Amino acid sequence: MGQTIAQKIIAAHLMDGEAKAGAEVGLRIDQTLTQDATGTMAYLEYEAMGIPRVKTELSVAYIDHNTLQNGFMNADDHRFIRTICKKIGVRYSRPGNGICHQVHLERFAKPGKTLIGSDSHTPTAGGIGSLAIGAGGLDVAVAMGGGAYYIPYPKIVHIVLKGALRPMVSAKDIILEVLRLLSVKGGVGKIVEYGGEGVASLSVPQRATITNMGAELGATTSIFPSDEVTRAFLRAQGREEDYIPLDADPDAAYDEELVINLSSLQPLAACPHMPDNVKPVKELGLMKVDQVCIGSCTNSSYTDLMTVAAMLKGKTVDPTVSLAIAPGSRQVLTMLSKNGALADLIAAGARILESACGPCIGMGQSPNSAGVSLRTFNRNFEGRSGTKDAGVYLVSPETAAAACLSGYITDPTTLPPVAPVEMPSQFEINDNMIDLPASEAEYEKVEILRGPNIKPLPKAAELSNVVSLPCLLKVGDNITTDHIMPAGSKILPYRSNIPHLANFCFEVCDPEFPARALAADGGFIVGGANYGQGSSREHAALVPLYLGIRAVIAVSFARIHKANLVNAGILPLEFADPADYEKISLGDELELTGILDGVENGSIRLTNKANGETFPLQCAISARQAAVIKSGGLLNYTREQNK
Ligand code: MIC
Ligand code: SF4
Repeated sequence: MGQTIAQKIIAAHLMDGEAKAGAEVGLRIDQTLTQDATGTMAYLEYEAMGIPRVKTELSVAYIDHNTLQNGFMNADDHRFIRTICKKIGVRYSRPGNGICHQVHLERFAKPGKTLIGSDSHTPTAGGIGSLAIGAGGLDVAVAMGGGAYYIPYPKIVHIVLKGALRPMVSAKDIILEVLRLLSVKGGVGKIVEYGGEGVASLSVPQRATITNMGAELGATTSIFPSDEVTRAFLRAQGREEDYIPLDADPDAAYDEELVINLSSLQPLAACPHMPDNVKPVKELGLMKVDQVCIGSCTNSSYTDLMTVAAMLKGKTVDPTVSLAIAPGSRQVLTMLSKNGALADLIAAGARILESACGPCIGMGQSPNSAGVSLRTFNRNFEGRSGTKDAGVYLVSPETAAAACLSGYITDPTTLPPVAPVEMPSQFEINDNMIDLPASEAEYEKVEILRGPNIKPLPKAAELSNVVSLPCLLKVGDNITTDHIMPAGSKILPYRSNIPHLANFCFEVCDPEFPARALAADGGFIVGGANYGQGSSREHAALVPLYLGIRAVIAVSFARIHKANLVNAGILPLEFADPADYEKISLGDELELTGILDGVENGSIRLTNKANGETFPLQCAISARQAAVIKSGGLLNYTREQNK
């Protein structure tokens, strides 16, 4: 039988395991990327493994998240990352060079290669035909050291695109439609593959918008074929030699199929506070808009910003709207500045931010109280913007620009269409902001510079057969890693200081939780379905570990977070019967028994001493993950393996 695109790439990179649905497979990783908010931890972990030089074909460290240098912490972390990268063989993309996913797509991603990144939007490179997966920092560290990256062998969802987009409807509307249909948990355990005649009408950056926000489906990754459009993009980036054609075999079999007719799509918006709360823009009524933010790894490409510039040219942003624009990369910003589009944006009243994540991760530009903010980003979780009662709507660049003009949410198809932006035949290429690592002859002399904000990593408690501890927190469905470990400009600088971060754990849900956990000397968290969705930040596991959490008991888990819990040495347990979730309340004393056998055979018993209820929990982890838990986490396990 024929193979799908992802199946072909997996088969060519299989290091361990069998290609069979649900089984764990270990993949050889060609490329890695890190960003600064997860990178400091990832390189500390790499260092602790004791491998002098990275073994991947290419590894890149980007500085794009923590660029607001309010205090010494971020600048210290950047210096640490720069110096350690120089030593261990990683390229360093300097602050100002752009958002990791945008720059990686432009300069490094290749069809047919595997890429893992310590950022959940790494699947952006699926737009060029890479098998690109978001992972925890420790998994990226292991891959840099030449180790396999493990995923459950995925199911494949085929999304067949028919027809072509109408003017002023864009790639963002395609992925919002997919989110509307599949939901934020619809992609868990699956790879989404795009095909059909509609693919050829989408440029690589448009495809990348779709694979980027595929992260919000909970999918392992999303991928497009590599075709003549891909070749033209690579040629325009001066690297046609990286092109290979890649497509599914005609007789490939898929686990699910979905058909989307691009011609009948309309502008959509993801309404507060979830990316799958999607509604047609025209159904939102007369809604006043206070802020518009354009940028992020989802929608800040050259064509996105040229479209916005064309819509705003010669006009003025409504006086009640604040418009902020963060171009995705220095390449984009340079091209806009050379062709005059930047001047058009500035003349219209846009506030131009540096090429970085910026408002997407709460680095400034928090909306006003109860404000309505339209953003071309990918996440609108409660509080992520920095204003708890703000309503963030995720929209296309066209819908964002339309609101700038009227001050109200406006369906852009009701405006006169602007001429479609041509993809350039030659992008502006200048890699002088990518610092190369030291040579084999020189690297030993490089000194790694660290700041005082780097604190030791927490250690997992030894696994015992019976654990009796209280339920320290009970939360509902779809808890994101932003709930567990918030980001934003005040907290992000402490990503290498777990004791300080701990003060903010679950701040949005229950600000008393950290103090309660520290006083209790250990306990459990109980969660609903899709616990830990969203960001890849391993801090959402390391901080609970520091606070004494020994197991998270949930209805189900998101993929990256479950792996991060195992890597940290915390048990991820699922209710065998989801109805048992109701049998636990905050503060109940819970006893887990049969843990040592249970991590191997998949079942652990829970007795709630407060009400006498007893029921089984599933411990759905692989034999390798059981060994990781028994070693007290992946770092110990990897050190033992490398002895
Ligand atoms: C995000 O979009 O939430 C982030 C910030 O890029 C995270 C990584 C992090 O928390 O550092 C992600 O998506 O993985
Ligand atoms: Fe940065 Fe936002 Fe993309 Fe995360 S989603 S990498 S914060 S731009």
